[in-house]
Amino acid sequence: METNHDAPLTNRKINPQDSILALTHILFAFGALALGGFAGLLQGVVKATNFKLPAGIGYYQLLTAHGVLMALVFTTFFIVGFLYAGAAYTTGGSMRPGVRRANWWGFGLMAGGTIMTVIMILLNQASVLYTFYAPLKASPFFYLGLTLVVVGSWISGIGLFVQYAHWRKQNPGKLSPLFLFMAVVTMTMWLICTLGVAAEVLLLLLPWSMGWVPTVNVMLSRTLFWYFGHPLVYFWLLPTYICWYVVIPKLIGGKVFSDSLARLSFILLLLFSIPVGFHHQLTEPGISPVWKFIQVVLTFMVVVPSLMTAFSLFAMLELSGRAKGAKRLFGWLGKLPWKDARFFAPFMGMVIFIPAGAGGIVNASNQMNQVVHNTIWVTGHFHLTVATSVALTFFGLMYWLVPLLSGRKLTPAMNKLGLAQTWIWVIGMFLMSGSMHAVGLLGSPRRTAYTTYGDHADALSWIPLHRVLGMGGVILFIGIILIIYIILELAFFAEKDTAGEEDFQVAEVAEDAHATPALLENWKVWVGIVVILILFAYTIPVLDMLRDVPGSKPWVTW
Ligand code: HAS
Repeated sequence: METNHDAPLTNRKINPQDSILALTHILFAFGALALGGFAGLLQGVVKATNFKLPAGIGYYQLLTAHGVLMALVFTTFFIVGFLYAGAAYTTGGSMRPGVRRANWWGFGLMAGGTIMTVIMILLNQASVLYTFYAPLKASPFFYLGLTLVVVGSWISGIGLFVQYAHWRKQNPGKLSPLFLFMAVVTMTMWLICTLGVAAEVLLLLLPWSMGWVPTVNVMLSRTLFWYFGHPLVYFWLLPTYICWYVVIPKLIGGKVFSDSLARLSFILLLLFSIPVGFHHQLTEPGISPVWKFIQVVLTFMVVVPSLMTAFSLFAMLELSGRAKGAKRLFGWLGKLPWKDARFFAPFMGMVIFIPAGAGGIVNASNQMNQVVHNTIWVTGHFHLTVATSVALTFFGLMYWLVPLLSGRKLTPAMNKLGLAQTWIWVIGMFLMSGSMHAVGLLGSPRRTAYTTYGDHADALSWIPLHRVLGMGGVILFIGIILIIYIILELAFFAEKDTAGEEDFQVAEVAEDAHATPALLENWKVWVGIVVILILFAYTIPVLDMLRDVPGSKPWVTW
């Protein structure tokens, strides 16, 4: 057993060179958000009103740009920058010079890959959406660009491991800082799951799109995609949970409720987030129902750490309120810092994660999946999870992290604007995602431009909800303009923090929390179990897919 909970880290600064590197990642991320958000605005308007896009721009081209820039580029750059800053802070304020250099290389590869990918989408050579499902075929440079993004992120991930290993060497027998531990889990999961998409691209899609082989094994390529695609959503969620577990208690003047519980929930997410990709393929032929069922069971296992997280967060919020004198059942709510945008944005993300997660449980339930699969309900689900819970949390992190990295202050005016931005986002998403859920249940499919299906009565009944969806999209775009303005202001123009008041927001663990078992940091055990679970869930179905499967020639439908 180890008893060390994170030592107090107040007012430690981050090395300016590390600040520049983290800030560069974050600014790149928000640049992608701005472009992807503009594509989203146009999509919403087309879907709601049959607005004609300027000649030469296709709906599916926009949809690809939107998905790639928001879901893949914004998130990955942001997460790498955030974890890098947190690792620098918790390991003494500075990354090792070799790690910093490697991370610049990682950034260069990721940025170069993004530019190559976006150029291919703009040239209309890759309207294959963000899941790039075969047999739709993109230019090889599209796949190559995405490969560079992944390889760049690997370099940054390995850098993080080196920093962590160095810290452990310097601090033998001590429990690592909670933030650092969580960052290592996040990157471990990322490295293991991206092996799937790397295999898909390098072994299947690239040779096929280059014309070296005539056909592609569609089922295998989709399976490798979802082997990566589901943990991808937890790659977005884990940094969000870092904020909820470690940052929020500091902002509300509380403590981390339980270090052991927090670590255990991350370990469970590591174990169960990968062997569950079939829940995205429940309606596909070619996979035995037995293996689908097994992966659905594992999917319900991955819900458990989120339920543990909900319990821990409620406990943390209530205990902090009670410590400030709250009395009645919900009196603790009144003690929360509602006027602090750094708290309010992630808090709204947490609240919205309750219905968002419930929607996920609906999706994962075999029978109900038959009702919602490939309807716009699923688009509603991921706009609540990633585009609200995750995005609002990332915005909230920015209100203190960007000033800290740029040496400026979160001014009262920017704080107010942050509160307004949060409301705008919540309202816009309520309209957009709410109508997506509702119209999806009525049967409206996802990934379609405006159509009335030859004026079919069902399709005509969807139109009012599609209009609300478009209105929500316009409100959300206002939210994007606001967040970009706030970030630029905090990065370059806000008042300088000459007194060094801005601090990295990392909470300490409650004094009466139980000691954390050292087993939770035994990577050999956990990575070993991850490998066993993956082999169990995937070996037989993948071997089946390799047997006598007719491949598909490439299709370019746009
Ligand atoms: Fe999902 C499809 C199942 C979570 C993202 N998901 C998607 C897609 C995306 C996505 C992007 O089983 C579409 C992919 C595509 O393009 O085809 N999802 C789940 C399940 C969960 C889940 C079981 N998804 C997420 C998260 C995402 C995300 C998180 C992004 C970040 N999802 C599915 C399935 C599909 C799917 C199927 C395929 C559908 C199909 O047919 O295509 C679970 O992890 C959810 C667990 C969450 C909870 C909620 C816990 C609540 C907490 C907040 C507490 C709040 C507090 C504050 C304390 C159980 C932790 C309260 C204070 C107050 C005052 C009230």
